[in-house]
Amino acid sequence: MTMRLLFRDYQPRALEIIDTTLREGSQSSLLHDHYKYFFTTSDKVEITRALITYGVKFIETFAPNVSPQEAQDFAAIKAARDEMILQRGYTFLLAHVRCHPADIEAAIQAGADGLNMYIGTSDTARNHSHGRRLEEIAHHARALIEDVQRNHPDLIIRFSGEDAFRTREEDLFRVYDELAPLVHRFGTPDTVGVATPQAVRRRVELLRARYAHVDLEGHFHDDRGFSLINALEAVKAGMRYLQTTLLGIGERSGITSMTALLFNLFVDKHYDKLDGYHLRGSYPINVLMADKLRKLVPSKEPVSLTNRTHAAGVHGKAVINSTSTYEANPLDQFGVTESEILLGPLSGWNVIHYFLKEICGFNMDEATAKSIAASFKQQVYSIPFGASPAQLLIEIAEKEFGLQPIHVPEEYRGRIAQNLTDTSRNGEVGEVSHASGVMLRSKR
Ligand code: HCA
Ligand code: CU
Repeated sequence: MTMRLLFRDYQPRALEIIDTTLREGSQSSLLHDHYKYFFTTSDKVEITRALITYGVKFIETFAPNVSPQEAQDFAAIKAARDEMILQRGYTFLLAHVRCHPADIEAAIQAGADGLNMYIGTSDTARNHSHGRRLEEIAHHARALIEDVQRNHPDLIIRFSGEDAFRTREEDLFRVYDELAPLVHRFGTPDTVGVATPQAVRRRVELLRARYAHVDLEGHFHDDRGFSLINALEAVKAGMRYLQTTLLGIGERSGITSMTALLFNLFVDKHYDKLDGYHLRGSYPINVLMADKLRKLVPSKEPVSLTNRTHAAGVHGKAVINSTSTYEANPLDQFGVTESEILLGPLSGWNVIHYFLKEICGFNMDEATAKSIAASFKQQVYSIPFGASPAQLLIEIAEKEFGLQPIHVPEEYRGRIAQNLTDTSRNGEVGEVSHASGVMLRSKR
């Protein structure tokens, strides 16, 4: 027997993330790029557990009637959620449903806590998708919701006018006015990524004033690269619910990345919005998602190792002295616990000296380090594909300069402050647990 928390007994936080990695994220073309096409049941279970551990209380799934596999997966996601209730509290599962009895019925049968209902309200959606007039949309949705609520008064009901940012305000109001007495939340999806931060603020303020007792939910697509700034603006304008995915994956260029949003709220000191989120888990959860996609944490993801990685000689030297020179943001608090300096053609002699002396244990003065650096710069451009600049450096030190590393007895090796991680970036998962410090590495 599952313990079920009724939504009316839940006190929502200042910011509630509704993670839709399992729904919107499953629609990402990135899955196809890597011949993956779908998340497996065990991927979904793992993502669900990670989200719950992170502090997410609302997870969106497909309607279970999308396919027999989705129905099975819904049951697996629900079982994973149920197993974590005692330890982590309750997480609401919200099924994404069309305004269609078949979707709604399937979601209820499967035990969803809420229905995320949607139907297109813009001219484009109405003309090319379902062909209904606004009045019809409003009456149809109202009848469906009233019907559901007669038998299932505890379901959480959200209604979204799909393509809300290409829907005229008065058109949206015509539909929302009719539904406002019935729903818990209104969604305002920017389905095709046309919104600007100014438009978002205006919408949030208008809707808040008109529907004071209905919470608002945002869902911003990234077609213009605005999904993060739009979500930030919405939260700052008083929107309580934000839909996000891990790494921002979704249709086309996706939607707002969960960790990017929380990270920016932290940087902007909106600490009241961060209640209950395990921020140090941000980088690990990004790595988990990247691993599922068979890729690296994207370079444009704010919470990434890339943002603590330095290649240019000048940067490397400064970062060895103090990481704050080229790192302004508190990424360590988001689980990126190390900086790294890449050994390569741009490395300066300081970094080369540091690497050979402190990490490899070659005893040398600065003049020798400068000579080794000069030789390295001559040869590094012609190393074969796949060879490691670190190995080349060691060879130069040993063969050209006849240096021998100091023998460090086994029992002291673990005490070297920084170890070279001479692996490809695919090793990122393991690197997460390292202590804070600067890590030197060359890509293989
Ligand atoms: C979709 C479109 C959607 C729905 C958002 C919502 C969008 O893939 O079905 O239900 O609020 O961007 O409009 O993701
Ligand atoms: Cu979407």
